[in-house]
Amino acid sequence: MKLHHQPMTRSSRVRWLLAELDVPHEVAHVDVFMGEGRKPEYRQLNPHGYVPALEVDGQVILESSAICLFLADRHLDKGLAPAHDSPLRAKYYQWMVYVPATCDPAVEAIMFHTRFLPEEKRLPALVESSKKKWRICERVLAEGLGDKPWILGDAFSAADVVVASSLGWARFADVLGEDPKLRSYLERACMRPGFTAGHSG
Ligand SMILES: N[C@@H](CCC(=O)N[C@@H](CS)C(=O)NCC(=O)O)C(=O)O
Repeated sequence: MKLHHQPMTRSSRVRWLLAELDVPHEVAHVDVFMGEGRKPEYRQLNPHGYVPALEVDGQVILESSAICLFLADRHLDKGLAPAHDSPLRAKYYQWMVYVPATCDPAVEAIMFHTRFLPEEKRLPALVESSKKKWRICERVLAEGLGDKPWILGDAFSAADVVVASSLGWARFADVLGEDPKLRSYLERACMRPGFTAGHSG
């Protein structure tokens, strides 16, 4: 199994989950910040040039959440996904899709248009509308978390890898709100040994 990875990107979610699952894997670094994703060899794996991409069993799997869903199910015995017949499955799917479909685009737009793009290409109106969307995301995540330690309840799962990484990204973009429950949830997630291992490069 080979993960195409760049630290501090969405492939870090997969790296973190692989560490939590304790699954042996090879890491191929693709410096997307230096344009390595655009090389023709890499575009054969991911035509968009994005990380992550996971090579496994003769297939290439794209999309960080899809890869996390696949890995957590493949190692269901490790307890990082609810059982297939568990009532928690519905919310599990919700969070695994909600983050990349709704939260990530908001934070990504904020980051690009406040930091990464040259000043003349930044769109302040997009930053404002994305901040509004992110505030709704935070409310949905906070309500989903409630008073539980983890997003599905007492047990840490792959959904926490995905949700906490989105919150971490929002903190990096300087838009994480003050909700104490979300903040302590993020701290709790970042203190896991798997988090440290998954972010070590
Ligand atoms: N929806 C995709 C997004 C992947 C993505 O946009 N990756 C970024 C890093 S966070 C990337 O590789 N960007 C390289 C580029 O834009 O050239 C996922 O969740 O895997």
